[in-house]
Amino acid sequence: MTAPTIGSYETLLFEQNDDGIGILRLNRPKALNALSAQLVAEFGALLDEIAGLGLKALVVTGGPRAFAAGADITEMASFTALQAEQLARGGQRMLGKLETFPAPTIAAVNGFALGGGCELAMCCDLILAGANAVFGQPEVKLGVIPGFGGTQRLIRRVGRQRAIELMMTGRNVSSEEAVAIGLALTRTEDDVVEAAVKLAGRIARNGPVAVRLVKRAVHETDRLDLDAGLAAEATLFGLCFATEDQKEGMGAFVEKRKASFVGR
Ligand code: CO8
Repeated sequence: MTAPTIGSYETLLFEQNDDGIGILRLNRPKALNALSAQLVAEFGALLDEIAGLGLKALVVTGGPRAFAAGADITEMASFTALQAEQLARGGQRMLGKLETFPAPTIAAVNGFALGGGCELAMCCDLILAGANAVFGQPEVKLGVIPGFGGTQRLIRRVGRQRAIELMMTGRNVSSEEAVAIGLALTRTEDDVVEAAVKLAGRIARNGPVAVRLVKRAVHETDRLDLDAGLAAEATLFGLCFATEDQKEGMGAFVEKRKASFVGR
């Protein structure tokens, strides 16, 4: 691993490997990585800082016991309605930065990914589950609803009916079930961070501009109807043909050689 090129944060660790893949770790192990106001603020600031590094991919992970056990309940227990709304808006802004991060993002989940932790994972492009991963939106057990995007993003990941059932029961979802319902892409008995870095490496071998445009084509059309989404896809498809990567990728195919992408 190369030395980090960014400032240090109390609740987060960041490193970048030689292949240009970043690994961001939530680091409040004593509170099972509960998303305190400080952690949320630092997460947003770190994402801003690393957005310009030109990472090929970003792996987001927690510790062995918890990815993140939700928003910090001790902090918000005595909140007023206004404070809670502000907390939700602030958290949503931070998670929006993760969702639109310029490089592909992969959540590598060990242990609990509950409430805001599950919502954070869902802002990554892909979710890989370790064997001990436990997902869930247990907010109703605390007398509240998901506030960091869960009501919107869970229905998009697992379908409306399953999402409603999960949010209304607040029950836990095992790693096996997470894969079965499409919440996680795969489950591994091995080291899930290593698996995520490996997958990131496979993605990184492709044309970097094209990979980023896949992400933009998916995310920027999320709120559009099919016709508008198709129009946006056609625009981005056209944009690919203004890149050196497209000429290299297709040229290499025609010349029957391996492509060497420059990321432009
Ligand atoms: N917030 C604060 N502290 C937490 C949290 C949390 N979400 N989760 C765990 N901790 C702390 C515990 O208090 C404990 O601290 P201490 O050692 O000082 O007592 C430490 O982490 C270890 O936890 P446990 O002893 O409870 O460990 P267990 O292995 O027995 O249990 C669980 C693990 C099952 C994960 C359990 O800790 C738990 O149920 N945690 C809460 C899970 C939860 O309900 N998450 C949802 C929170 S609400 C939310 O995320 C809404 C997001 C949107 C907010 C919008 C704002 C309005």
